[in-house]
Amino acid sequence: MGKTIIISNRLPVQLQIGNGSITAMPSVGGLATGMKSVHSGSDSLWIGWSGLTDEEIPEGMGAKIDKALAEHGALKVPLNEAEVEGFYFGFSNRTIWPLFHYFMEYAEFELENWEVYCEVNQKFANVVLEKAEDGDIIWVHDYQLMLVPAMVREERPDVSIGFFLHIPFPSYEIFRTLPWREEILDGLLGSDLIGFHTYDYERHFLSSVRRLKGLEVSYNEIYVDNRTVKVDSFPMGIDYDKFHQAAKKQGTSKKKDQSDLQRRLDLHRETAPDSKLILSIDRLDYTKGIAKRLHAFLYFLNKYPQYKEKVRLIILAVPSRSNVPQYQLLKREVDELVGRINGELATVSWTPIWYFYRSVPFENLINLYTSSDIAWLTPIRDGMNLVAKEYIASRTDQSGVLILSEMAGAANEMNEALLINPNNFEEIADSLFYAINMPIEEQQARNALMQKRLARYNVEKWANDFMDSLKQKPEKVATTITRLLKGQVWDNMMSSYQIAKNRLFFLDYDGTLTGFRNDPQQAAPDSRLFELLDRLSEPEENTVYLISGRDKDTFQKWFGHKNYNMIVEHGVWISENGEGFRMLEQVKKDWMDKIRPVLESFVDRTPGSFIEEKNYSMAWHYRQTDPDFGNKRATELTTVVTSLIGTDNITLLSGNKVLEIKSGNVNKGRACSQVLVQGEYDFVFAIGDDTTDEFMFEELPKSTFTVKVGRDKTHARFFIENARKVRDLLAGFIHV
Ligand code: GDG
Repeated sequence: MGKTIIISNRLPVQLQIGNGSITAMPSVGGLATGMKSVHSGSDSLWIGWSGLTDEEIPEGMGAKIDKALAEHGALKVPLNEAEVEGFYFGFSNRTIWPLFHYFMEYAEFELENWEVYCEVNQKFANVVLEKAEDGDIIWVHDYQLMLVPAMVREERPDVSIGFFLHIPFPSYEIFRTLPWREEILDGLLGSDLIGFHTYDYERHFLSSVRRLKGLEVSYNEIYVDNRTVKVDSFPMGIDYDKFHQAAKKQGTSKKKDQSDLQRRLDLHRETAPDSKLILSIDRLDYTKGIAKRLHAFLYFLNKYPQYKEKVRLIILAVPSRSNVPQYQLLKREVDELVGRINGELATVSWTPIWYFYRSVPFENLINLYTSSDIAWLTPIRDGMNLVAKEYIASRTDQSGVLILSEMAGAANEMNEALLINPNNFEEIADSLFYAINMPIEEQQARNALMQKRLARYNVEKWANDFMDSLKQKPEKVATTITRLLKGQVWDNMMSSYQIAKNRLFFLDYDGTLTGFRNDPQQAAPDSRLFELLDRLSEPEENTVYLISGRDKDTFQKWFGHKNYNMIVEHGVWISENGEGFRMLEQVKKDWMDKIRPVLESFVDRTPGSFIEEKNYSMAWHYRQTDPDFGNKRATELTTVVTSLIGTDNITLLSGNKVLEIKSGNVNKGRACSQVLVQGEYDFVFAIGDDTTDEFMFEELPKSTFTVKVGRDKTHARFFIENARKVRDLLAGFIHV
C-alpha cells in the first residue's frame, strides 16, 4: 500500500515568522479538518504553497520552513511574487472563479496569466512527481490546479489520481467561452476520478467533455485513450461534532468565561427580548450576493415596516482577494450601502445593521451561530456553502431558521431550509417574514432532519467516500469478460494462426479499418489500407471478407478494382473473388416509401443529421448533431419507427450514432454463418467496433478470435483500445 499525496493551492498550515524563528500552526479550515482522516501518520504528504512568496522568505529561512512544514506532513511548492500574481490572483481568480460562478462579465482572458497558470501547475506537478512512487494515491484539490492531473499522469501513468472541484462547474454554454477550455478538460481528464459537490456540476462537466472532446460517456464514465475516468458527486460535509460540541460547551459556560462578543449579544437579547437577530457570514466575494442582500433587507423593511427596530442584521464579511479590482469595488459598495441603510433607518435605540469586515476566531463564530435566530445566506452562486451547514450543526436545541439561496450547492441537501432565489426580493422579504414568525415546533422539526443528515454525512465521511471510490479501480466493462489482445493472449492467437491451413477473416470497415468521418463519403480507403489488405489476402491459406453496413455501390466504387470478398448492407449482398455482387438474402423494399418521409421529418427537425439510402435499408445518421439532442431524437425515432414497422419483416438497428432500418432479418452474423459453412476453416477471425458487429461475435463459433474495437460492452472474446491499433494488429498477421 503506497502513501497518500494531497495537493492544494494552500497548505493546511499557517506560518509565522518572528525573530529568526518559524512557527507552523495547523489551519482550522474545513478542508484541513476534513482531510484529517486521510492526512495522518507518516504515509501521507500534503503538497501546496506555504502562503509566503520567495521574496517574503528571509534569507536562510528556507530550510527552517521546510523542517517546520515537514513536522505537519507538508511540503511546499515555492512560488515567487510574479507567479502568485499570474497564477492565483490572475488566472485562478480573474478568469476561472468568475466564469465558473457565471459572472462572465468579470472574466478576463489574459494569455499571459494563462501561461503562468500552466507553468505553476507544472511546478506543482513536478514536486508531486519527485515524491510519487508506485502504488501512491494522489488527490488534487480545486480550480487552481486543474492541469496537474494530466501532468502527473504523463510521467506516472500507473498512479491513482483523484481531483475534487470545490466550486461549481458551469454549464457548457459558459464553459465554452474559455479560450483554453480544451486544455482544462485535458488536464482534468488525467484523473481516474473527478468529484463535484453536486450532480448538476457533474452533468455540466460531462456535457462539456462530450461536446468539446467528442469523447464517449457512458453514465458517469468517460473513455479516454485506454483509460476509464469516473465522474461522481460527493457533497462536502462539515465536522459536525466540532460545531455541535462547541455550541453545547458554550451553552453551559459561566459568564466570566464568555467572550466579549457573547456578552454583547446577550446584552442585546436582554434589552430587546422580542427582537430577532439575522446573521450572514461570507467571504467578501461578489458570488456571495452581499450587496444584493443589503438591498433585499431594505426591501423587506419597506414591505414589512412593523419590523423596524425589531430585527437586526449582523454581517460578517471576511476579507478576501483584496488584490483583485472587483473585490476592492465590492468592498466600497458594501461599505457605502451599510452606511446608507444605517444612516437612513437608525434610531437612537436601533442600528439596523452590525457590519464586521474581518475574520473572527472560531469561538466568536460559534457565538454568532448560537445567538442568531435566523441565518440568511443568499449567494448568487456557491459551490456548496459550509456556513449553512455549520449554523444548523450549532443549533443544539434545534431552534433557528435557515434561509438559503437555491444557487448554493448545499440547497440540494438542505431541503428543509427556506430556499429562495437571491434575485427575487419579494420572495426573500416574505421568507424573512415567515422565518421571524415560524413556530418553534416547525423550526425544530426542520432542523432535526437536517442535523441528522449533517451528522451522518460529515466531512470525514466525505473524504473517505472519495478515497474509497478512488481506490476502487473503475470497473472495466470490457476487461472483466473480454481480454485485451496483447501479451500471452496475442501469442496464443498467433500460434493458432501459424499452424492453421485454412483461415477466414471478417473485417468491418467504418470505425475498424478506418476512423469515423463526419461525412461517410469521405471515409474512402487510403493506399496503406489497400497494401495491408493485399498482403493479408496474399497467402493462399487466407480468405478475407470485408463486411460492412455500407451500400454496395460505394464498395463497388472503392474496392471494385480489387478482387476482395465483400459483404455489404449488413449481409444483403455478397461479392466473392471479384465476381460482382449477388444477393445473399432475398428481401423486400416496398416499406421504404413509407419510412422515408418519417426520416425526412427527423432530418428537418434535427440539424446536422442526414439520411443515407441504400438498396435495402435506410440509415439516419446523427454523428454531427448536438450529442444530447441527437440522442433524444434517436430515442424518439426508435419509438416512431418501431410502431410503424409493426410485424413487417423489417429490423431497426442502432449503430454508432446511426439508426438503420433494414429489410428482413438480415445481419452480419447470418451472413458470416453462410460463408463459414462453405469451407473447412481452422482459424476464424472477426473484428468490428459497432453494435451491428455484435451479431458476428454472437453467431460465430466460440473458437473464433472475435475482437471488439473499443471498450464498450461486447460479446467478443477480445478487445483492442481503438481504431488506430487495428492496422498494427493486422500487420502482425503479415509479419509472422
Ligand atoms: C469554497 C466554495 C465550498 C468564515 N468566516 C470565518 C470563518 N469562516 C469559515 C466558515 C466556513 C468557511 O470559512 C467558508 O466556507 P464556505 O463554504 O461558506 O465558502 P468558501 O470560502 O467560498 O469555500 C464553497 C467550499 O469551498 C468547500 O468546498 O462550500 O462553495 O466557494 O467553514 O466557518 N472561520 C473563522 N472565522 C471567520 O471569521 N474561524
